[in-house]
Amino acid sequence: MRNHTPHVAELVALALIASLPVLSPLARAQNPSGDTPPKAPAPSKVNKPAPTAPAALVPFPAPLITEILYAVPTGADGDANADGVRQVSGDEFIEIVNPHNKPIDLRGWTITDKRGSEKSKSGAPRSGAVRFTFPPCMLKPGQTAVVFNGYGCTWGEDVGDEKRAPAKASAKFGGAIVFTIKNLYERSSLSNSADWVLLSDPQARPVHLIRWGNVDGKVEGVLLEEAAPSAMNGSIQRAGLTGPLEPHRDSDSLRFSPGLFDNPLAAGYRRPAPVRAPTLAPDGKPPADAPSKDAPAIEPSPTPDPP
Ligand SMILES: [Ca+2]
Ligand SMILES: [Ca+2]
Repeated sequence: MRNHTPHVAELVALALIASLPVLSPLARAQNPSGDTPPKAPAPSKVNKPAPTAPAALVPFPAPLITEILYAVPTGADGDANADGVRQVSGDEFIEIVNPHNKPIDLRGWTITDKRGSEKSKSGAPRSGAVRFTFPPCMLKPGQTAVVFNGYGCTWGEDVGDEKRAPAKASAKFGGAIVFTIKNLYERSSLSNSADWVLLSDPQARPVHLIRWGNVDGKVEGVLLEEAAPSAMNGSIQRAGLTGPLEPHRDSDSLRFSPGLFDNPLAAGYRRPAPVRAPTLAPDGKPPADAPSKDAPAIEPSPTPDPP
C-alpha cells in the first residue's frame, strides 16, 4: 500500500462537492440526479384532492335541511303526500339531503320543532311537540329523505317510521327515502307563524336549525342557524346545495316538491331543462364536466303529481 497524496485537481473536486447543497431524502427522491435542487413545493398544494362538490354548509356526516312545508296550503293544493286528502298537519314535511360525496348513516339523527327540542319539567316530551328519530338508514350522496308529519295520512307504498326505513327509495318522491312521524295528534305540528326545525346528531348535539317567524328561545351551540322567510302558500326550500332559503313559489310554479332537490351531486335528476345535456365526446369518453363515476345512479325523476 502506498501513501496517497491528493493532486490539486482532486482537492478542487472535493471542495466543489462540499459546496453543493445538502438534499433531503425527499428531494433526492424527487431529483435523483441532484443536478439542481428542486424548489420546495408550496405546503398548501400538497396532496390536495380535486374538488368533487361545492363545500357543504354542514360538516360530514351531517345531512342538510333543504325544504320545509310548515304551512300546508288550503284545498287540494295542500296534499303534499299525494294521498288525495289535504291534511293540515299530516301533509307537513321536512326534506334533508346528503350534501357530501360519501354515504351518511342517519341512525340516531333527530328532527325536532321548538316544543320537541325542549323538555317539560318531568322530562317528558311537551304536548304538541314534533319529534322524529331516524332508524338505521344509509343516505347516498345527493339522495334526499323526506319526513312527513303523517297525521291522518294514507300511503300507497311502503314508507318508513322511527323503527325502520322503507325497503326501497320512493319513485313517487323522486328517489327519496320517505318516512312518517305517524303523529297521533293533529296539534302535534309545526306552527305556521313561528317555530323552528332542528336537526341534531346521534349524540344530541344541535347541528342545523331553521327558524321562522318571531320565535323565542335559543339553541346553544348549533353549527348552522338560518332564518326562513314567511311562506303561507307553500314550502320554503334551498336554492341549490349552498344557496339561501326561499319560498318555493318564488323559484317555480310548484308549491312544494318533497324528495326533489336540485343537487349537482345528483346531476340530471331534478333539473327539467339542462342548458347542455351531457354527451359523449368523439373519443367516447364522458366530457370533463360529466358526473363522476363515484356519483350514485339515482332513478330518473318521475313527472311530479300536479299539486
Ligand atoms: Ca295528504
Ligand atoms: Ca303547520
